Parts: sequence; C-alpha cells; structure tokens
Amino acid sequence: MPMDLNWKHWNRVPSKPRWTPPPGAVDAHCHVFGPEAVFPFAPERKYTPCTACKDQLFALRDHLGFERNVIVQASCHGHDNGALIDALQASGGMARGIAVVSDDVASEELVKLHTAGVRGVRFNFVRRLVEPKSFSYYERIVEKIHSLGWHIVVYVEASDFSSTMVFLESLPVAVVFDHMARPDVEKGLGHSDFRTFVDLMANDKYWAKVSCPERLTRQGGSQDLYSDVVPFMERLVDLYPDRVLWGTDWPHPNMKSHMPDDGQLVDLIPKIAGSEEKQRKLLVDNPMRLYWS
Ligand code: 0GY
Repeated sequence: MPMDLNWKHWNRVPSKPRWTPPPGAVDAHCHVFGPEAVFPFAPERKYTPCTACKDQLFALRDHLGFERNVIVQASCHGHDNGALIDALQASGGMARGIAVVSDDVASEELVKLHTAGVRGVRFNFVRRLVEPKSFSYYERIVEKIHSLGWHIVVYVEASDFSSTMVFLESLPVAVVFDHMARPDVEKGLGHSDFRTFVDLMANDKYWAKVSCPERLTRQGGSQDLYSDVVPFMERLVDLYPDRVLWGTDWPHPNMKSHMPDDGQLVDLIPKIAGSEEKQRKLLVDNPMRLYWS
C-alpha cells in the first residue's frame, strides 16, 4: 500500500554534520518501517508510512558519525515486532530495541525479544496513533517485563500528562519519556506544565529523550533552526545530565510541515549539551548504561 499522501518522505540526502559526535555515540530514538512485502504493516494502524528499512537506517547512522541505535517499535507495526527483531539481529549487537507487546504476551516471546536485543516496551498514549487502553492493561505488561530488568518508554502528549503520571508513579521500573513529554514550547520554559515535568525528573526513575525539535517547534523548518525548542532540551541536559538521551527520530513519521535534515539535527547537539562531558553523557554513557550494561 502506498504511503499516506500527506506524508513527507525522509530526507534521502541529509547533510554531513559539521559537528563530530564522540566515539561510540548512540542514536537512541529511531524506527524501522517494512519493507511491507516482508514485514506487513498492522491492520489497525493509523497511518501508512514510506519504507524505511534497516539498511537505510544503518547507512544514516554511519553518515552521521554514530555507532549504535536504539530502535523503537512504531505504531504502524502494531504488536508485530518482526521488522525490529530483524534489524536488531542484523546490527551485530550495535542496536537495541524497544518493543510493543500486548498484555497476553507469552514469557517465551519476551525471552525471544530479549535475546534479540530488546530492553524495554513502549507505552504509546498518543490517541491519534493508538486506541486508548486501560492502565490495568499496561500494569499486566509491567508485571511480565519487570523480572527481565526492562524499562518502559512512554509517549504521551501534554494534555494527557497528569492523568498518566498518576499511573506511572506507581510503577517499579524506569520510565523514559519520548520527546520530553512533548512540551508546548510557545508557553515557555517558565510555564507550570514544563516546570512540573522538570520537577518530576528529579526522581531518578525517570529519563527524558531530548529529541524531536522538528515536531515541537512552532517555527517550521526556518533558518533559525528550532531555536524555540533548544532551550527546553538544554534545560533538561543541564539539570539531569545523567538521565537524558538523544535520538534522530528517523524516519520522522507523520511529519507534514517539513522534513528535517538529520545532519542539521546532529549539529544542534552542541547547543543542547555545551561541554564535552555533557555530550559524552548524552550520547554515550547514558544510553550505554540503560541499554548495553
Ligand atoms: C515518533 C513520533 C510519532 C509516531 C510514532 O509510533 C509511532 O507511530 O511514535 C508521532 O507521530 O508523533 O516518536 O516517532
């Protein structure tokens, strides 16, 4: 099936970053889609993406000067983690995965995922992407993954943040927030919504991905690249240098306004993390601790 007409294709000729990542850098948020003939998209999906397969992801990784990936199961593949497992197995240990499973997942399936390199599950609370499920559904999954030492990756929008937090607080596992829990950057750094998130992060079970300025910006892909989002990313890196992760979000699903240049996204990193120490923690030490230790 062709990709949705209002979708933008990922950038086939990203610029070469001018900034060089430290050795061992990890792109901790990216996806693989298809190819559909081998890994069909889920019938219940809310969008049909373009193909973005493992070889294309690994080529981008090398082009950007990164060494490792954390590949996150996206909603268009539902609970079928086949494309993800295939990519992890092909990576030679240089990729880890975040899967999506249902509450009746068998323990043998979880062991299979772990062996392939999966280290957590994603709870996607974004209603335009996934039909809402009860918190007890997610609790049943946590009970099953806890003994594997896995964590959960949460994708939630600002409007659902407080109700979801009541649930997350009770969980006995680490929680990683995609895209800084999607702040409304127009409200500013001082707004109570972002301050609540920043305060929550003081609890060391929480981690934040300082990612997706292209999704959060209100400036479009203007020349003053994502300058409205950078202060939010920088604030989290400054306050919690040991619990932040960075990712490209390639192939940038659902981007309709513009398609980012992945090389330019890398060039933002020194603005977000201003010292070599912070850059090393963000790109190497933190993802290695969470995904490879
Ligand atoms: C992202 C963001 C999006 C999509 C998904 O699972 C998904 O389909 O995560 C989005 O549309 O905001 O992190 O890739």
